[in-house]
Amino acid sequence: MGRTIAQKIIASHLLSGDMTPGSEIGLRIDQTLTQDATGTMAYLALENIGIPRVKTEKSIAYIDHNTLQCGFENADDHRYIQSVARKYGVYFSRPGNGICHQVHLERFGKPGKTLIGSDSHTPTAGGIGMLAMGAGGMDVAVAMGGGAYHITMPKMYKVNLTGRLQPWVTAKDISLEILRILSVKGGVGAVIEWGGEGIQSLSVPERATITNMGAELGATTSIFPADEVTRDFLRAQGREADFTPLQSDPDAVYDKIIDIDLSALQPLLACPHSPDNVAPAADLGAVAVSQVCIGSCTNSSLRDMLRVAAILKGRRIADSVSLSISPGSRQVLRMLADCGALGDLIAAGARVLECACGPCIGMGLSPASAGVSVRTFNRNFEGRSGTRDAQVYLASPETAAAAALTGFITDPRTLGVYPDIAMPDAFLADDGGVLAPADPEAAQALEVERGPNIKPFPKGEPLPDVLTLPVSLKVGDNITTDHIMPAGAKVLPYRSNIPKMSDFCFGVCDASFPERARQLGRSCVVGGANYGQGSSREHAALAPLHLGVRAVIAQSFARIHAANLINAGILPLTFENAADYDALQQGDTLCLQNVHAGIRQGRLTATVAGCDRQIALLCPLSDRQISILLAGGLLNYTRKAGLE
Ligand code: MIC
Ligand code: SF4
Repeated sequence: MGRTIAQKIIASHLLSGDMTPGSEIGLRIDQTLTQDATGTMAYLALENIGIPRVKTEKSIAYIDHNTLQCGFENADDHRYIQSVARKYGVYFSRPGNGICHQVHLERFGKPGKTLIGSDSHTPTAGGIGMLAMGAGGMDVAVAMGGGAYHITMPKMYKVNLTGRLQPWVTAKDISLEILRILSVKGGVGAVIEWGGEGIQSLSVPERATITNMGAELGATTSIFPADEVTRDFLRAQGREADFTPLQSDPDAVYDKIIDIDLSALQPLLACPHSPDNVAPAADLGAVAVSQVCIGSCTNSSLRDMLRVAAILKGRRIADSVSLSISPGSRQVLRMLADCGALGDLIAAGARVLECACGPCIGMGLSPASAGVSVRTFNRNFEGRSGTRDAQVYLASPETAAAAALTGFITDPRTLGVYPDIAMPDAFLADDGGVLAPADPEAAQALEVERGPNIKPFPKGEPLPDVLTLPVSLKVGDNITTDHIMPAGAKVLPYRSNIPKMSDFCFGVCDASFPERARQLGRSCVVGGANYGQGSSREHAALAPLHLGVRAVIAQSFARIHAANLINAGILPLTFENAADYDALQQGDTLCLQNVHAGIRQGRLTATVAGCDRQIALLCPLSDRQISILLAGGLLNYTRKAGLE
């Protein structure tokens, strides 16, 4: 039987398990990336593992999230990451060099290789034909140390593109269309392969916009073939030698096939507060917009920026709108400056921000109260912008530019002729923003620099055989990691300080949670379907761990968060009978006996204290995951079992 692209890469990197969907496999990882907001914990974990030097082909530490540096905390984190990277053999991408996924695509990604990153949008590199996955920081640390990365062998979905995008309709609209079709849960447990004759007209950055937002589908990853379009992109980046062709076999078998006719698509937006709440721009009516933000790892390529500049050239944005532009990398910014497009953006009234995540992660530019913001980003979860009642819409750069000009949500097709842009034959390849590590001998003498805000990695405790757990919080469906452990300018400075960060845990849902959980000692959290969707931040497991949470019981979990819970030593359980979710209340106490035997059998029974009610719970765990839980988390386990 023929193989899909992902199956080919998995087969050539398989270290353990067999490729039966649903079973656990271990993969050799060629490259890793970290960013600063998750990087400090990843490198603290790496130091804990105790190897002198990373064993991957290439590992890169990017600084792109916490670049505001109000107070010493962020700067200390950056200094720590720079010094630990230099010592351990990791390349260091300096603040200002760009957003990890954009820079990785331009300068380091290679077709056919495996990449994991401590950021959920690592699948962006699938646009170049990599098997690229988001992971928790501890998993990235283990991979840097040469250990396998474990995932559940995914199902294979295929999206066949036919036709050609019409003027003003873009790769972002394809991302939104697939979200409309599949929803934020629709990709869970699957790799999404993009193919069909329609992909020939999509450049690598456009493909990367699509694989980037595969994260919003909950997919393990998304991937395009490595074809002549990929070769052209790599040649233009001066990296043709990194090209390897990669296609699926003609007789590859897929679990699901979805057809999208590009010619029939129209400009779309994701409405508040979920990326799958999709509607055509033409249907939304005149919604007044006060802010437009263009950038993020989804839409910050040179092509995106040139298009916006061409639309805005010679015009002025509406008085009621504040427009920000964050180019994805120094390469993009310099090329925009050199060709004059940056001047066109500034002349039109744009505020030019640093090449970083910026407003996408709530680092500044929070909208006004109840303000409507149109963003080219990938997530519009409630509160993520930093303003609780903001109404955030996700759209293409074209639709965002149209909103900036008119002051209303606008179908960009009403702007008239779609301006042409000329893409250069060669990109400006300057890796001066990436510092090489010290050579192994010199590295031995180097000291890692640690500021006072960097606290030790939280310790997990071995899983007890009997657990008595009051329910400290009950939440609904699609709870994101932004609900569990909010980001933004107030909280991100504490990413290396779990005790302090825990004070903000579940702040979006219930600000009294940290205090209550502390008072209860040990407790559990109850959630609905797709619990923990969104970011890869392991802080969404480590902060609850610090507050005494020993189990999360949900209808279902998002992939990376479930792994992060296990890595932290927190038991992820699902309801066998969905109705038990409704009956369970915050304040109930659950008693779990014979937990060790139960997790080996994959099922546990909880008794609700004070009544006879029993709740059947499931925990289909691999032997490795059981050992991690019994050891009290991945770091304890790795110290005992070594890297495997
Ligand atoms: C995000 O987009 O939510 C982030 C911020 O990039 C996160 C990582 C983090 O929380 O630091 C992600 O996507 O994993
Ligand atoms: Fe940064 Fe936003 Fe991309 Fe996350 S989604 S990596 S915060 S730009």
